[in-house]
Amino acid sequence: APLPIDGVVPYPPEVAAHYRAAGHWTGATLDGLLREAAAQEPQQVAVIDGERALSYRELDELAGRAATLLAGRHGVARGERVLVQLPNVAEFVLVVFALARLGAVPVLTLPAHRRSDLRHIAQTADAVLIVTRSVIAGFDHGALAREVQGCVPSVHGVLLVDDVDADHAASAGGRRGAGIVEVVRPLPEAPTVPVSPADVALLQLSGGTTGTPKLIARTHDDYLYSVRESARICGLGRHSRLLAAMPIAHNFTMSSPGVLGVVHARGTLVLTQDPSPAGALGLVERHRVTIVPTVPPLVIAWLNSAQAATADLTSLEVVQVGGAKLSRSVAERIEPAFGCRLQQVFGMAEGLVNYTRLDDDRETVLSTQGLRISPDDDVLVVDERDRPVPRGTAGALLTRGPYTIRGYFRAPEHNARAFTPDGFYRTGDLVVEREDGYLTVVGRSKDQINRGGEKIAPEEVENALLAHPDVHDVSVTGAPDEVLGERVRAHVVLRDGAAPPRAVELRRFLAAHGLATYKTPDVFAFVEALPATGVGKVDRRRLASAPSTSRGRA
Ligand code: J2J
Repeated sequence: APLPIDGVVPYPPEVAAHYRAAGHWTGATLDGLLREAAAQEPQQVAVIDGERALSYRELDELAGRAATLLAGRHGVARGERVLVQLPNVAEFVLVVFALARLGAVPVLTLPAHRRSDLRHIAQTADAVLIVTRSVIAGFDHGALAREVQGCVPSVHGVLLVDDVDADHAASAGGRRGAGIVEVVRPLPEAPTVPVSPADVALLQLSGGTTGTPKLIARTHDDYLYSVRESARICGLGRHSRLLAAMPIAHNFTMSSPGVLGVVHARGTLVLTQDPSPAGALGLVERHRVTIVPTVPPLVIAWLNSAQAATADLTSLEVVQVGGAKLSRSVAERIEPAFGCRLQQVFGMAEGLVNYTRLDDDRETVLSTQGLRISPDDDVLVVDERDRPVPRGTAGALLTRGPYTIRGYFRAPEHNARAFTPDGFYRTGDLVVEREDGYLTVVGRSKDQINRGGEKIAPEEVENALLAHPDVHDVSVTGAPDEVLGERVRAHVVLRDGAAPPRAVELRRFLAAHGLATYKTPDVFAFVEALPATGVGKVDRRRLASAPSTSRGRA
């Protein structure tokens, strides 16, 4: 029987029954996914991380043992939420499947998240444990996790996967600093916990348009439907090798078709923490990578690198680009440079994912962001009053379907605005729909900045800056950027008599405030007053189109 978690907005029962009857929801679970892969392809390499490789059998066994550690040592039980903050390393995959084995719910955060987001997320989710690494990219995540633990009562522990407690490591026959793989090896495998496919499989984070990030509860049934179909659409098979160079926890990297699509297809996942052209394209060559998900700034960096011409990229079948609008000029360079298909991906952690298909004509691949996954994805393109606009005209995208949530987790007030009464999610994207259903993203109606695929709610950055003693008023907007698409610009009105702080000082202040690194403004502009709209609200449209020459003193 399903284990309801309070605050999850369910699919209406008759709708769920239809998705089951239609064969979309098959009753599969994350744990079942790995077990099946291990049973059918035990020797096949599942994960490559640096010099380490794990077969499906090893991954399955280690996940079972890690589940023992999580349950025995940390008391993690079915339905409980566990914050996972890990980079692109094998332990991420291991921990997600270990939690799945217990029916526990990973909350997937990014390494760039800091105290402010983590605290809010842990609080909202009532997380019981934080799993991270002591250091990621030079930052002390062990200390950060303990800080979060200190201010969120539900969190009763921190598990550092590279430095499992000395006493436990000793009792498990491992050594300090040995890493979770070594520590769990001698443990027995956890007994099977019954998990319902209607249970929440994981919590994803929304890009957010408000002061606080929203959590997205995805069920096994709905998530795995999108994963299976994504794997099929992207041509994944046993031969597939997917390079995860962008943050692994991102919904794109996880499920479109991503990590889970690879396991579904019994392919191989190649992980790297170094997305640089030399690092990533070197791995493509070394491991004969066939498919790689990217965001525009990443693919631009690769295109502009020497390695694009010198590395052996003949194994590549598909370069996926999504998360932010891909400019046509960049799109045109991809197939010639990489000698493979370009696939545009327009998706969202809330659900709906669109792909250009591998056999689409060139014009479609260059000029659209693709077609929805499912015939049961309802897509509406509407005007300000929710009335459908004629095909071919721009409008706001509303959607609902077999893998799109019906509401954010524990956010009833926000849900009243973000969803229509009949369950459509208001994506906040402006699109044009072609006669055949292909969508082109033409803009955005939501208050959000898309910085190269990372989503930022201006309100959150504004609130953080308003806490600064010298700041009287502030408005944060996106400013056009060749590579990132948009960067973050803060217009700051100082208190009377305050000298303009240096940009580095403001950044340091925001870091101390606990703001995620990618949300920190790229540019500070000090202004006398913020432009106001007729009703006294700040006129963001005007700020967004203002020239970006005024910079803070660096
Ligand atoms: C323009 N805007 C895009 C695109 C997403 C696959 C791929 C991406 C995401 C993702 C994802 C875009 N062109 N090709 O979850 O599974 C913007 C839209 C959208 C928002 C969602 C996946 N692809 N976007 O990016 O939850 O504004 O998911 O509503 O991070 O990114 O962001 P996110």
